[in-house]
Amino acid sequence: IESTRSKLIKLLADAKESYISGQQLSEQLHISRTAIWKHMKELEKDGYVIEAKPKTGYRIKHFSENVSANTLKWGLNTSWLGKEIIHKSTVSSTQLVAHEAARTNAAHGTVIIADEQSSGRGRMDRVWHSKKGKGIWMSVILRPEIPPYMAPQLTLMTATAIADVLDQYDGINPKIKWPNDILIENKKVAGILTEMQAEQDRIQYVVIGMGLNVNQADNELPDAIHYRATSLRKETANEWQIITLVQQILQAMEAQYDTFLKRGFSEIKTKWESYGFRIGEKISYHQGRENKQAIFSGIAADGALLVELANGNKEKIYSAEIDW
Ligand code: BT5
Repeated sequence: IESTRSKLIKLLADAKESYISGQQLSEQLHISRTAIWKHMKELEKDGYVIEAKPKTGYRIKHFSENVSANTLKWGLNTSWLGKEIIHKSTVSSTQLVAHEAARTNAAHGTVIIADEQSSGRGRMDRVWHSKKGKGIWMSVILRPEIPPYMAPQLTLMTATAIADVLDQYDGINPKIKWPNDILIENKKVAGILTEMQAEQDRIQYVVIGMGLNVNQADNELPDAIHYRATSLRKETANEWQIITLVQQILQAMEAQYDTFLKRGFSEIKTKWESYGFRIGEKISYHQGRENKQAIFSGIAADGALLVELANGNKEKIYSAEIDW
């Protein structure tokens, strides 16, 4: 049913303003005209506006903007990522839902997405603001056959996928701040949180959470982060389609992941560095309570932060926060 409905939407979408007759649809999809009519009713339930003109046919007057497992799946061009989508209107955190699902055997590529999170979180239990319907709050369950020490590379891979998607749009110039922030004009538009369940040398599963601010107006970003955060709408003065963005992100992520597993981290690294924030410049960062300054020379073959200290020594850093 799923794939028939995806094909149906594609046929209607390709026809744009023109009508396609029930006869034509039924021939192309190999189903009866009654079945076509039933699919149309289901699409309407999911928020599509369909026009049915007697003796002429059907056309889509308005695509659905309602985020649901169905509307996200239709038109999603992936082979394994998002085959299973769990959509909730409100959750505490999609990370928690994902861990629970992963413990009860959710498949590799399962996606959890919510309209709103009441306790969205960042790294080290920091808060992630997740206003209802205004952004993408989503977690992906992966079961990669890689050693646990490579898991941080998945964070960089995900950041690269999101940057690739944003970079396609005019007027958006995404940068990635090591390891997990996506910035536009020096302000944070997205963050990634990777958590893993592993044994000594084997990953059971990884949950990659991503938060992307999409349609918040200026006054919808909390005061505490107002000057450090932005949304796509703030940057472009447009309303964005959440469904389309989610599909693009999942498609980009699947492609990057497949590249990563087949050919290793090096292609991702090159791409990541093309978006790297302040590469070649002096950065201030802290490790624990210690504040340091150094030249940020890029990332290492394993994704670590590479810096060059004032005394010329090079250092590989696995955990730090870049302040500026
Ligand atoms: C992150 O942490 O940036 C990871 C954020 C991951 C959020 C996703 S949403 C789906 C999934 N479910 C969850 O519960 N989480 C994941 P970190 O690098 O620690 O940054 C956190 C800091 O970013 C906070 O301390 C704030 O300063 C800032 N911040 C909070 N909410 C923000 C927002 N909506 N936009 C921009 N900055 C924000």
